[in-house]
Amino acid sequence: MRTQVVIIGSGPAGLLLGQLLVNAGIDNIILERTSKAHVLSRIRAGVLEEGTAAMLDEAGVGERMHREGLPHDGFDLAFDNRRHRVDLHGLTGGKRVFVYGQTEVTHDLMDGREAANAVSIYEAGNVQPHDFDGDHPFVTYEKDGKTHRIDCDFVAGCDGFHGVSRKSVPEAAIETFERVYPFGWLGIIADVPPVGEELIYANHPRGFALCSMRSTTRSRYYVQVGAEERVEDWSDERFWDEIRSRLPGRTAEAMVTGPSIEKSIAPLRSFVAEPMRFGRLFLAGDAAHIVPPTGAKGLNLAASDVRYLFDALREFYIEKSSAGLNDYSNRALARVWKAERFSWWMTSTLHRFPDQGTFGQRIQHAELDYLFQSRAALTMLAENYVGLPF
Ligand code: RFL
Ligand code: PHB
Repeated sequence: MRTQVVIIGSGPAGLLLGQLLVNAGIDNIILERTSKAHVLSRIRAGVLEEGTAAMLDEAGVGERMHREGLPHDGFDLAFDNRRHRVDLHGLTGGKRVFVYGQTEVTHDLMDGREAANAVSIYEAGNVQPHDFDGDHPFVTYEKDGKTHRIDCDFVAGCDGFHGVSRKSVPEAAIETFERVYPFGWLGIIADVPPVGEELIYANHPRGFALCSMRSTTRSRYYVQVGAEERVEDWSDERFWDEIRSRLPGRTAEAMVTGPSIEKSIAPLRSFVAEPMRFGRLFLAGDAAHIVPPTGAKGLNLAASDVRYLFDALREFYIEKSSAGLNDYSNRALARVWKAERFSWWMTSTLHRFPDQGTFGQRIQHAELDYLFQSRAALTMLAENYVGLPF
């Protein structure tokens, strides 16, 4: 087989890149290790920046997002038993975010790909990129007991943090930067109306909590838990008691509880690999970087990488220029590091750290207090949350 671009991974990064390329008449094949159903069953991100939403429109798959997604003009930060509103819209000159689940984004992109008759190969085993440091890269994979080979011009490594693309690069060619946080997020989904009209991020002596949602009838809630905690030890009742104990009294009283339909623990990590290009292999999304979820940036960063990579590939095929491809890594990393900084800052400001001590707690409190006394400080938060320009 031969194609122009082999995309490894059928998460949001791979699917979005694939759809934009298909629409531009650039041939591509997606290779995914797991099944379609498995990709769709992963419950992850929930907040889209306007730039991400605009890319879904550009890809021709934004219709349901506009119909079912919830535009949010702000969110609340809760501390000292009170909620303080961050007016995203007012602080950023009219910007907002969309609450629309990653599962739905993935679903819409898969439907778009099917309608365009583009090729995706699911349950592709042992995917391996080869010879990407030369002019004739190819990718091999196993399916139905046979080894297959696809020759291509470029390989897009969109295969997430545990994927094969980054691992195929010689260690000496890559530098990594990492921070692992000493806690995780225990998250649940329940078919109960969300406690607030907007998201609530809470800093509390018992730890961080987040009230998010997927719709007006489905809530997504999280609490910070120790890195060693096991999900089996968290009954629904224990979860509801814990989250209510971390929220202001009136919010806790208003919270509607019910049986969870999903419950899991995610570790928190910051990670960046540099560069993001190795010859004809390009990394995008979680394959190149991870942020802790506190800033709602992971999926949005995957989309901004795809913005730069798609523009560069289009320039290569249509304008016969390699300038965008040569710039890709630097352009993407400049935005990645700003989102890394913001996600680290949100995480540091809102969580309890085992070693923070009373001094650290007072500093954290001063930071929160300052935010709501300074429009400049709050604007810093708001402009990062709605997403920096591409
Ligand atoms: P994905 O989604 O991990 O997709 C990678 C795909 O590649 C496949 N794969 C392979 N395929 C072939 N061969 C191999 N060897 C392969 N290895 C892996 C995988 O099966 C998979 O299908 O990466 P992508 O596309 O870069 O997308 C990144 C986002 O999924 C991620 O950043 C977000 O989910 C992060 N995130 C959030 N991001 C936001 O922007 N806003 C949020 O509100 C938000 N909340 C979250 C989050 C992540 C969370 N968890 C669980 C990590 C909340 C949580 C709890
Ligand atoms: C979510 O709804 O899953 C969500 C929302 C905001 C975040 C992280 C996760 O910062």
